[in-house]
Amino acid sequence: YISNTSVKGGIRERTLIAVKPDGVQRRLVGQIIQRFEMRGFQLVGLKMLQVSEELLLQHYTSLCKKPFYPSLLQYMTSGPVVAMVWEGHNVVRSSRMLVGDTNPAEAPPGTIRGDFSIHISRNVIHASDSVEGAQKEIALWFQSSELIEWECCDHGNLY
Ligand code: IDP
Repeated sequence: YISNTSVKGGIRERTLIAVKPDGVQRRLVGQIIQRFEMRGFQLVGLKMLQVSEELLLQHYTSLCKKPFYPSLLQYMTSGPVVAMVWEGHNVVRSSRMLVGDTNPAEAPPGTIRGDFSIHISRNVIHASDSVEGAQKEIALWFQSSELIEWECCDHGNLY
């Protein structure tokens, strides 16, 4: 069956979440995954990777004119990243709420950035900011064979 609670236009809503190199170095991967699980979202893809500059150029094209762009590329390639795809009703918007403002100084306590980071240049995590953006990012970061469709046994308690 496909629950219509997480389906929009026949597509289950999904988002790309990535624990950035600082988050991996600081051993935050487990706590970050826990927050998405606690909320009830479903993990459908997960891998650790050393991100290539080619991938980042595509991922962050809209920022290529920004003064911080070179240091952003350096930061994002400084160590491994843990990339995930999470699925669920409104997962894109809800993930942005879980993650908090881009600038950790503006991210309330209780959010991932608000709890674990201080400076905008080391903000621990990436989350897609729109449904269309998420679809593009997921296609960029994951092969379709790396995404697993599965039914969660407690689905009826969440929806
Ligand atoms: P987002 O990650 O919250 O979607 P974007 O504006 O798309 O925010 O920026 C992408 C990433 O670029 C941020 O998460 C942060 O790591 C970095 N960044 C954004 N603005 C600045 C800045 O002013 N200085 C340094 N790094 C920045």
